[in-house]
Amino acid sequence: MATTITLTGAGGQIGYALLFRIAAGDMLGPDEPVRLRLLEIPQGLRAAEGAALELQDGAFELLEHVEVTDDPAVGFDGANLALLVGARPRGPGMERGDLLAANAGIFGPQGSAIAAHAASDVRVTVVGNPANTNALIAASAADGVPAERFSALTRLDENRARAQLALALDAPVASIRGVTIWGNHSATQFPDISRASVDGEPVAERLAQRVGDVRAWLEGTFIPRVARRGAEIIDVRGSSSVASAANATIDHVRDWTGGTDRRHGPDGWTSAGVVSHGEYGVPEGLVSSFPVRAIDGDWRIVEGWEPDAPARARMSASIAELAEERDAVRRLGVL
Ligand code: NAX
Repeated sequence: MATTITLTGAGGQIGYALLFRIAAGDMLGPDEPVRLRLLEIPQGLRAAEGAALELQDGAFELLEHVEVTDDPAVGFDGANLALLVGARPRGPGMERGDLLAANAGIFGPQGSAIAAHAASDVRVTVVGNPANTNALIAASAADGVPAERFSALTRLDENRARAQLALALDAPVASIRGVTIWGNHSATQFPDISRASVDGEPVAERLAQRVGDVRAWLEGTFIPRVARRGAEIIDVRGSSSVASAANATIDHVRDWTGGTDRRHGPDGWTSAGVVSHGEYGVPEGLVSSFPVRAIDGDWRIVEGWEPDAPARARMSASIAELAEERDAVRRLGVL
Protein backbone atom coordinates (compact mmCIF):
# COMPACT_ATOMS: atom_id res chain seq x y z
CA MET A 1 0.00 0.00 0.00
CA ALA A 2 1.28 3.44 -0.89
CA THR A 3 1.95 5.99 1.84
CA THR A 4 -0.19 9.12 1.51
CA ILE A 5 1.82 12.27 2.20
CA THR A 6 0.26 15.70 2.55
CA LEU A 7 2.53 18.67 1.96
CA THR A 8 1.33 22.15 2.85
CA GLY A 9 3.03 25.10 1.20
CA ALA A 10 3.66 22.87 -1.78
CA GLY A 11 3.87 25.90 -4.09
CA GLY A 12 6.66 27.47 -2.03
CA GLN A 13 10.41 27.10 -2.10
CA ILE A 14 10.92 24.26 0.38
CA GLY A 15 7.93 22.46 -1.11
CA TYR A 16 9.57 22.57 -4.53
CA ALA A 17 12.81 21.16 -3.14
CA LEU A 18 11.03 18.44 -1.16
CA LEU A 19 8.57 17.05 -3.67
CA PHE A 20 11.06 15.60 -6.11
CA ARG A 21 13.13 13.95 -3.41
CA ILE A 22 10.04 12.35 -1.90
CA ALA A 23 8.96 11.11 -5.32
CA ALA A 24 12.45 9.72 -5.93
CA GLY A 25 12.22 7.61 -2.77
CA ASP A 26 14.71 9.54 -0.63
CA MET A 27 12.32 9.86 2.29
CA LEU A 28 10.66 6.47 2.61
CA GLY A 29 13.02 4.32 0.60
CA PRO A 30 13.30 2.94 -2.93
CA ASP A 31 10.55 0.34 -2.49
CA GLU A 32 7.80 2.51 -0.98
CA PRO A 33 5.20 3.93 -3.36
CA VAL A 34 3.79 7.33 -2.41
CA ARG A 35 0.64 9.35 -3.06
CA LEU A 36 1.05 13.10 -2.71
CA ARG A 37 -1.54 15.65 -1.66
CA LEU A 38 -0.40 19.22 -2.18
CA LEU A 39 -2.26 21.71 -0.01
CA GLU A 40 -1.95 25.42 -0.74
CA ILE A 41 -3.85 28.65 -0.27
CA PRO A 42 -5.52 30.05 -3.40
CA GLN A 43 -2.56 32.37 -4.19
CA GLY A 44 -0.17 29.43 -4.13
CA LEU A 45 -2.26 26.99 -6.18
CA ARG A 46 -0.76 27.76 -9.59
CA ALA A 47 2.77 27.20 -8.32
CA ALA A 48 1.71 23.90 -6.75
CA GLU A 49 -0.04 22.89 -9.98
CA GLY A 50 3.16 23.69 -11.86
CA ALA A 51 5.15 21.51 -9.49
CA ALA A 52 2.60 18.73 -10.04
CA LEU A 53 3.14 18.99 -13.82
CA GLU A 54 6.87 18.67 -13.30
CA LEU A 55 6.30 15.67 -11.06
CA GLN A 56 4.50 14.06 -14.02
CA ASP A 57 7.48 14.88 -16.21
CA GLY A 58 9.80 13.18 -13.74
CA ALA A 59 8.02 9.89 -14.50
CA PHE A 60 8.81 8.80 -10.94
CA GLU A 61 8.00 5.13 -10.70
CA LEU A 62 7.18 5.29 -6.98
CA LEU A 63 4.70 8.14 -7.42
CA GLU A 64 1.17 6.78 -7.73
CA HIS A 65 -0.92 9.92 -7.53
CA VAL A 66 -0.77 13.70 -7.05
CA GLU A 67 -3.68 15.86 -5.92
CA VAL A 68 -3.50 19.67 -5.68
CA THR A 69 -6.05 21.47 -3.54
CA ASP A 70 -6.74 24.49 -1.36
CA ASP A 71 -9.29 22.60 0.75
CA PRO A 72 -7.77 21.18 3.97
CA ALA A 73 -10.46 18.46 4.12
CA VAL A 74 -9.27 17.18 0.75
CA GLY A 75 -5.61 17.92 1.44
CA PHE A 76 -5.40 15.83 4.60
CA ASP A 77 -7.72 13.06 3.46
CA GLY A 78 -6.15 9.73 4.37
CA ALA A 79 -2.75 11.27 5.17
CA ASN A 80 -0.28 8.91 6.84
CA LEU A 81 2.33 11.67 6.92
CA ALA A 82 1.68 15.39 6.97
CA LEU A 83 4.48 17.88 6.34
CA LEU A 84 3.32 21.31 7.47
CA VAL A 85 5.66 23.62 5.60
CA GLY A 86 3.33 26.47 4.58
CA ALA A 87 3.31 29.28 7.12
CA ARG A 88 2.85 33.00 7.34
CA PRO A 89 6.23 34.76 7.12
CA ARG A 90 6.99 37.80 9.24
CA GLY A 91 6.03 40.88 7.19
CA PRO A 92 7.41 44.42 7.57
CA GLY A 93 6.47 45.94 10.92
CA MET A 94 4.92 42.70 12.16
CA GLU A 95 5.39 42.08 15.88
CA ARG A 96 6.05 38.60 17.24
CA GLY A 97 2.51 38.50 18.67
CA ASP A 98 1.08 39.26 15.21
CA LEU A 99 3.18 36.48 13.71
CA LEU A 100 2.01 33.99 16.34
CA ALA A 101 -1.60 35.04 15.78
CA ALA A 102 -1.34 34.71 11.99
CA ASN A 103 0.17 31.25 12.31
CA ALA A 104 -2.31 30.16 14.94
CA GLY A 105 -4.93 30.93 12.30
CA ILE A 106 -3.21 28.42 10.00
CA PHE A 107 -2.03 25.65 12.33
CA GLY A 108 -5.16 25.46 14.50
CA PRO A 109 -7.51 24.73 11.60
CA GLN A 110 -4.95 22.39 10.04
CA GLY A 111 -4.73 20.44 13.31
CA SER A 112 -8.53 20.11 13.33
CA ALA A 113 -8.56 19.02 9.68
CA ILE A 114 -5.88 16.41 10.41
CA ALA A 115 -7.98 15.01 13.27
CA ALA A 116 -11.04 14.88 11.05
CA HIS A 117 -9.57 13.54 7.82
CA ALA A 118 -6.10 12.02 8.17
CA ALA A 119 -5.40 8.30 8.55
CA SER A 120 -5.44 6.89 12.09
CA ASP A 121 -1.65 6.44 12.03
CA VAL A 122 -0.91 10.03 10.92
CA ARG A 123 2.45 11.55 11.85
CA VAL A 124 2.89 15.29 11.49
CA THR A 125 6.13 17.18 10.95
CA VAL A 126 5.99 20.95 11.36
CA VAL A 127 8.57 22.92 9.39
CA GLY A 128 6.82 26.30 9.05
CA ASN A 129 7.99 28.83 11.62
CA PRO A 130 7.71 29.37 14.51
CA ALA A 131 7.88 25.58 14.16
CA ASN A 132 7.77 24.48 17.82
CA THR A 133 4.80 26.63 18.75
CA ASN A 134 3.02 25.89 15.48
CA ALA A 135 3.36 22.19 16.33
CA LEU A 136 1.93 22.86 19.80
CA ILE A 137 -1.03 24.71 18.27
CA ALA A 138 -1.73 22.01 15.68
CA ALA A 139 -1.44 19.21 18.27
CA SER A 140 -3.80 21.02 20.65
CA ALA A 141 -6.39 21.43 17.90
CA ALA A 142 -6.18 17.80 16.75
CA ASP A 143 -8.72 16.22 19.08
CA GLY A 144 -8.17 12.49 19.38
CA VAL A 145 -4.69 12.48 17.82
CA PRO A 146 -1.97 11.89 20.45
CA ALA A 147 0.29 14.94 20.85
CA GLU A 148 3.28 12.58 20.38
CA ARG A 149 2.32 12.30 16.70
CA PHE A 150 3.38 15.92 16.17
CA SER A 151 6.99 17.00 15.94
CA ALA A 152 8.83 20.14 14.88
CA LEU A 153 11.89 20.17 12.67
CA THR A 154 15.19 20.92 14.42
CA ARG A 155 17.18 18.50 12.29
CA LEU A 156 18.46 21.33 10.11
CA ASP A 157 20.06 22.83 13.21
CA GLU A 158 21.59 19.47 14.10
CA ASN A 159 22.91 18.99 10.57
CA ARG A 160 24.38 22.49 10.62
CA ALA A 161 26.06 21.82 13.96
CA ARG A 162 27.49 18.52 12.79
CA ALA A 163 28.83 20.10 9.63
CA GLN A 164 30.48 22.93 11.58
CA LEU A 165 32.19 20.42 13.86
CA ALA A 166 33.40 18.46 10.85
CA LEU A 167 34.88 21.64 9.39
CA ALA A 168 36.53 22.64 12.65
CA LEU A 169 38.06 19.18 13.10
CA ASP A 170 38.85 18.72 9.42
CA ALA A 171 37.06 15.36 9.72
CA PRO A 172 34.42 13.77 7.48
CA VAL A 173 30.90 14.63 8.61
CA ALA A 174 30.13 10.90 8.77
CA SER A 175 32.65 10.54 11.60
CA ILE A 176 30.73 13.01 13.81
CA ARG A 177 27.92 11.60 15.96
CA GLY A 178 25.78 12.60 18.89
CA VAL A 179 25.24 16.35 18.48
CA THR A 180 22.04 17.44 20.22
CA ILE A 181 19.80 20.48 19.73
CA TRP A 182 17.80 21.61 22.76
CA GLY A 183 14.92 24.07 22.98
CA ASN A 184 13.40 26.26 20.31
CA HIS A 185 14.18 26.37 16.59
CA SER A 186 15.29 29.98 16.99
CA ALA A 187 18.39 31.95 17.91
CA THR A 188 18.02 30.74 21.53
CA GLN A 189 18.49 27.07 20.59
CA PHE A 190 21.32 25.23 22.28
CA PRO A 191 23.51 23.05 20.06
CA ASP A 192 25.14 20.72 22.58
CA ILE A 193 28.35 18.81 21.83
CA SER A 194 28.86 17.38 25.32
CA ARG A 195 28.05 13.85 24.13
CA ALA A 196 29.27 14.22 20.57
CA SER A 197 32.01 12.02 19.23
CA VAL A 198 34.39 11.96 16.30
CA ASP A 199 35.44 8.49 15.21
CA GLY A 200 34.13 7.28 18.57
CA GLU A 201 36.28 9.70 20.65
CA PRO A 202 34.82 12.65 22.58
CA VAL A 203 34.68 15.69 20.30
CA ALA A 204 35.86 18.04 23.04
CA GLU A 205 39.27 16.33 23.28
CA ARG A 206 39.94 16.67 19.57
CA LEU A 207 38.59 20.18 19.52
CA ALA A 208 41.05 21.22 22.23
CA GLN A 209 43.91 20.23 19.92
CA ARG A 210 42.47 22.40 17.15
CA VAL A 211 40.96 25.45 18.82
CA GLY A 212 42.68 25.57 22.21
CA ASP A 213 40.07 26.94 24.60
CA VAL A 214 37.06 24.77 23.76
CA ARG A 215 34.55 26.69 25.90
CA ALA A 216 35.56 30.03 24.34
CA TRP A 217 35.23 28.51 20.87
CA LEU A 218 31.82 27.04 21.66
CA GLU A 219 30.48 30.28 23.14
CA GLY A 220 32.11 32.69 20.71
CA THR A 221 32.09 30.80 17.41
CA PHE A 222 30.21 27.53 17.25
CA ILE A 223 26.94 28.24 19.07
CA PRO A 224 26.34 31.66 17.46
CA ARG A 225 27.30 30.33 14.02
CA VAL A 226 24.81 27.44 14.25
CA ALA A 227 22.06 29.52 15.84
CA ARG A 228 22.41 32.29 13.24
CA ARG A 229 23.13 30.11 10.24
CA GLY A 230 19.70 30.85 8.76
CA ALA A 231 20.51 34.57 8.74
CA GLU A 232 23.95 33.86 7.25
CA ILE A 233 22.36 31.90 4.39
CA ILE A 234 19.93 34.77 3.70
CA ASP A 235 22.85 37.21 3.70
CA VAL A 236 25.01 35.18 1.31
CA ARG A 237 22.38 33.56 -0.89
CA GLY A 238 19.84 36.37 -0.90
CA SER A 239 17.12 33.89 0.10
CA SER A 240 16.39 31.66 3.06
CA SER A 241 17.54 28.05 3.40
CA VAL A 242 15.64 25.83 1.00
CA ALA A 243 17.44 22.69 -0.18
CA SER A 244 19.10 22.16 3.21
CA ALA A 245 15.73 22.57 4.95
CA ALA A 246 14.14 20.06 2.57
CA ASN A 247 17.06 17.69 3.15
CA ALA A 248 16.65 17.95 6.93
CA THR A 249 12.92 17.25 6.57
CA ILE A 250 13.78 14.10 4.62
CA ASP A 251 16.25 13.06 7.34
CA HIS A 252 13.70 13.73 10.10
CA VAL A 253 10.88 11.72 8.54
CA ARG A 254 13.16 8.92 7.42
CA ASP A 255 14.42 8.47 10.98
CA TRP A 256 10.95 8.79 12.50
CA THR A 257 9.36 6.20 10.24
CA GLY A 258 12.34 3.91 9.70
CA GLY A 259 13.93 4.08 13.18
CA THR A 260 17.01 5.96 14.36
CA ASP A 261 18.97 2.72 14.75
CA ARG A 262 19.28 2.42 10.97
CA ARG A 263 21.48 5.46 10.63
CA HIS A 264 22.57 6.25 14.16
CA GLY A 265 23.01 2.76 15.61
CA PRO A 266 21.04 1.24 18.53
CA ASP A 267 22.53 3.68 21.05
CA GLY A 268 22.45 6.69 18.73
CA TRP A 269 19.98 9.54 18.67
CA THR A 270 18.94 12.60 16.71
CA SER A 271 17.12 15.81 17.66
CA ALA A 272 13.49 16.77 17.14
CA GLY A 273 10.96 19.11 18.67
CA VAL A 274 8.58 16.86 20.58
CA VAL A 275 6.02 17.38 23.31
CA SER A 276 7.50 17.44 26.80
CA HIS A 277 6.19 15.31 29.64
CA GLY A 278 8.48 17.21 32.01
CA GLU A 279 11.79 15.69 30.84
CA TYR A 280 14.86 17.76 31.76
CA GLY A 281 12.63 20.27 33.55
CA VAL A 282 10.88 21.38 30.36
CA PRO A 283 7.30 22.28 31.34
CA GLU A 284 4.82 19.64 30.33
CA GLY A 285 3.11 20.32 27.02
CA LEU A 286 5.79 22.53 25.44
CA VAL A 287 7.20 21.32 22.14
CA SER A 288 10.95 21.49 22.71
CA SER A 289 13.88 19.98 20.89
CA PHE A 290 15.36 17.02 22.76
CA PRO A 291 17.67 14.11 22.01
CA VAL A 292 15.32 11.46 20.65
CA ARG A 293 15.31 7.91 19.36
CA ALA A 294 12.65 6.71 16.97
CA ILE A 295 11.47 3.20 17.80
CA ASP A 296 8.55 1.56 15.98
CA GLY A 297 7.42 4.93 14.60
CA ASP A 298 7.44 6.75 17.95
CA TRP A 299 9.89 9.39 19.16
CA ARG A 300 11.28 8.57 22.61
CA ILE A 301 13.18 11.22 24.51
CA VAL A 302 16.63 10.04 25.61
CA GLU A 303 16.64 10.52 29.37
CA GLY A 304 19.11 10.36 32.21
CA TRP A 305 21.71 12.88 31.09
CA GLU A 306 22.93 15.50 33.52
CA PRO A 307 23.66 18.74 31.70
CA ASP A 308 26.29 20.95 33.38
CA ALA A 309 25.49 24.46 34.66
CA PRO A 310 26.32 26.38 31.45
CA ALA A 311 24.24 23.90 29.44
CA ARG A 312 21.35 24.23 31.91
CA ALA A 313 21.48 28.03 31.58
CA ARG A 314 21.26 27.85 27.79
CA MET A 315 18.47 25.28 27.90
CA SER A 316 16.52 27.41 30.38
CA ALA A 317 16.75 30.50 28.17
CA SER A 318 15.36 28.66 25.17
CA ILE A 319 12.65 26.97 27.23
CA ALA A 320 11.65 30.35 28.68
CA GLU A 321 11.19 31.61 25.12
CA LEU A 322 8.99 28.61 24.28
CA ALA A 323 6.90 29.26 27.39
CA GLU A 324 6.51 32.92 26.36
CA GLU A 325 5.34 31.88 22.90
CA ARG A 326 2.84 29.46 24.44
CA ASP A 327 1.57 32.17 26.82
CA ALA A 328 1.18 34.65 23.95
CA VAL A 329 -0.87 32.07 22.04
CA ARG A 330 -2.93 31.36 25.17
CA ARG A 331 -3.71 35.06 25.47
CA LEU A 332 -5.10 34.88 21.94
CA GLY A 333 -7.47 32.23 23.22
CA VAL A 334 -6.07 29.62 20.87
CA LEU A 335 -4.89 27.06 23.43
P1 NAX B 1 7.68 30.12 0.86
O1 NAX B 1 7.13 31.48 1.22
O2 NAX B 1 8.51 29.97 -0.38
O3 NAX B 1 6.49 29.08 0.78
C1 NAX B 1 5.47 29.01 1.71
C2 NAX B 1 4.24 28.50 0.97
O4 NAX B 1 3.26 28.22 1.94
C3 NAX B 1 3.65 29.51 0.00
O5 NAX B 1 3.50 28.90 -1.27
C4 NAX B 1 2.30 29.85 0.63
O6 NAX B 1 1.31 30.11 -0.36
C5 NAX B 1 2.01 28.58 1.40
N1 NAX B 1 1.04 28.72 2.48
C6 NAX B 1 0.85 29.77 3.31
N2 NAX B 1 -0.18 29.54 4.13
C7 NAX B 1 -0.64 28.29 3.84
C8 NAX B 1 -1.71 27.51 4.33
N3 NAX B 1 -2.53 27.98 5.29
N4 NAX B 1 -1.92 26.29 3.80
C9 NAX B 1 -1.13 25.83 2.81
N5 NAX B 1 -0.10 26.55 2.28
C10 NAX B 1 0.13 27.77 2.79
O7 NAX B 1 8.50 29.66 2.16
P2 NAX B 1 9.59 28.50 2.28
O8 NAX B 1 10.94 29.05 1.99
O9 NAX B 1 9.12 27.31 1.54
O10 NAX B 1 9.54 28.24 3.87
C11 NAX B 1 8.42 27.66 4.47
C12 NAX B 1 8.51 27.74 5.99
O11 NAX B 1 9.62 27.00 6.47
C13 NAX B 1 8.70 29.15 6.53
O12 NAX B 1 7.81 29.34 7.64
C14 NAX B 1 10.14 29.14 7.02
O13 NAX B 1 10.36 30.08 8.05
C15 NAX B 1 10.25 27.73 7.50
N6 NAX B 1 11.60 27.19 7.72
C16 NAX B 1 11.78 26.33 8.75
C17 NAX B 1 12.99 25.70 8.98
C18 NAX B 1 13.17 24.76 10.10
O14 NAX B 1 14.29 24.27 10.28
N7 NAX B 1 12.16 24.43 10.91
C19 NAX B 1 14.18 26.02 8.14
C20 NAX B 1 13.83 26.61 6.82
C21 NAX B 1 12.69 27.59 6.85
O15 NAX B 1 13.16 28.81 7.33
